[in-house]
Amino acid sequence: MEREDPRIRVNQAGYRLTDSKRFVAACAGGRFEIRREAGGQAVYAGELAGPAADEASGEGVYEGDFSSLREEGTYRVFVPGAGESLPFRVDAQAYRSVTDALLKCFYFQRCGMELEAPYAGVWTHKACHLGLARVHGEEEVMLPQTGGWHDAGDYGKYTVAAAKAAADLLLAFETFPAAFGRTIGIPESGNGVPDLLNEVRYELEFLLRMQRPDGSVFHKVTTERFPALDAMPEDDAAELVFSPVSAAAAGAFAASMAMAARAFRAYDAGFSDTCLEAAVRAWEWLEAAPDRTGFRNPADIHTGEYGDETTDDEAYWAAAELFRTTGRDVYRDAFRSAFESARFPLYELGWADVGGYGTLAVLLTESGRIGADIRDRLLRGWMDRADELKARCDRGGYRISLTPDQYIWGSNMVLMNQAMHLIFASKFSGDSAYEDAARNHWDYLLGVNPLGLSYVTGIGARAVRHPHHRPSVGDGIEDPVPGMVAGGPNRNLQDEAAKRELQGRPPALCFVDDRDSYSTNEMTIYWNSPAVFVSACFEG
Ligand code: G3I
Ligand code: 9MR
Ligand code: ZN
Repeated sequence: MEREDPRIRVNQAGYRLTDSKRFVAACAGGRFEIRREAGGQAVYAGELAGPAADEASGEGVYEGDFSSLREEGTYRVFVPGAGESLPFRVDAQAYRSVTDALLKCFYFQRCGMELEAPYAGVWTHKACHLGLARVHGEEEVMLPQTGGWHDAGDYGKYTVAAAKAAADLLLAFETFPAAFGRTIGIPESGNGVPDLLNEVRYELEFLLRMQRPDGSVFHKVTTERFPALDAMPEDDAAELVFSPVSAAAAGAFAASMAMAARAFRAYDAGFSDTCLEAAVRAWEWLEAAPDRTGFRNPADIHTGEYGDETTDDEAYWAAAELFRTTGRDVYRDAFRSAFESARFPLYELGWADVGGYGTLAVLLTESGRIGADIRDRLLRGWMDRADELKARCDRGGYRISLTPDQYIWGSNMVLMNQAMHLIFASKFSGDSAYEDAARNHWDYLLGVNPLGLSYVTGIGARAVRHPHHRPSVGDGIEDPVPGMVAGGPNRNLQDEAAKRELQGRPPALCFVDDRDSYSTNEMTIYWNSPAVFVSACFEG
């Protein structure tokens, strides 16, 4: 066996038989071979193309293509004078286990129930956060808050984060239903409902608890401070507090509940009605809200803020989803006026900037219903942005659309969001070139990146091992919880470990697989969720 050379970077989850198959080599050019893992026999030989200058990493990189290798097996890339890549599979079903793991990750984030061995394997823990929570500023009021997903490496539960995660999962289910026919080993598996919906429902039932009788929605429920990094969820006994309601939370809640009402219609009409009623009440509260300013943490709350200055985009999204679900004129009119006066980005799929979800809701509604004028403008805007993303892919060495300044906290979400944008562009236009561009983002996430690292725990021969994830730190199990997407490189060095380890590095290299590096190596539900969408696209 040749020496493994970390400069030769492959998609560690593998490639499907008929996929285009690329790898990147940040070493000298020349010939390359694809060799069988067993026996080392060369089955393919080609020429590296390049070099291309990659601005985000400062590297010059070559690219190899072995798309015509279509025989199932385990292989390595070999570059004479350098070495060989990690082993990888060529396999018709290469990504099924990735979709399943990315989705199963949400089960591992469940709060308020014991995670038992038949479902959780070795990553079990006792039921957590079962108590009532105090309402901030209303000292005598205690309300239920159980269930839902822990947000991230911490145990907070935040409404706007939950809404993005649920929206991505529901879009994945709507767009790629065939990817969600398998059961993934959760307590509800086999109940006649697809597991994606089972899992999302666990979050929705919790979100319903975040709504107050007047329709408003708490921004979050957390302890006052983050617990220690090695605290298991069941040992996090500090008092829970609902932070005040917010317009951002109400809008995102209304939008995601209206989506859920559609998704559950065929499986449980009663639950679907519950979701829709909740959405309508949140919308009505938002419409009447005197003040739509964003949320700021109260002085005594030190957990994630999820601050948001602009909440007109949440209203735009909510109106679009409510219209798509009900067809009622009031929502169409509200949407049209939100669109006409929009001063927020119309194509973003973030937790704060949610305009893209509203736009998608319109683009996925049969033409004519919202007004052909608006729909055409939004479609053109969507495609213009897709062209811009695709043009960027044609430049950098890794053929992804991230610009150097987009390597921020959660850059892997930006990466997956842009892939989602490109995939929808393919759907809207019928032009597979956008999906081809999105595939480079998928390859990047799973190993074709300047660190040669799979950013998904448990997937690939060299994946992240030390995420900033309290259960993974505290459970005494060597392997981290599987299926988690790490935040990714963050050029802004926003934690002590990053400041210590990453000074002076180019943006795409500002990542450290250290459990203390929450600004590069945490996980969140809304970084996993767009990856579920992308995986579902490429598995089928
Ligand atoms: O978008 C801006 C960009 O315009 C700016 O020029 C650049 C320079 O700083 O940064 C970009 O902003 C960053 C922003 O994330 C982008 O979403 C901020 O620097 C960065 O501080 C901010 O980080 C957020 C972080 O909380 C701190 O507030 C992350 O998005 C957000 O995902 C993260 O969320 C935390 C929760 O609070 C608690 N639970 C864990 C979760 C993940 O770490
Ligand atoms: O663990 C926290 C992580 O989930 C958050 O994303 C991050 C930023 O809000 O904060 C982490 O908590 C750190 C705190 O902010 C500062 N002291 C160290 C904490 C990590 O143990
Ligand atoms: Zn919990």
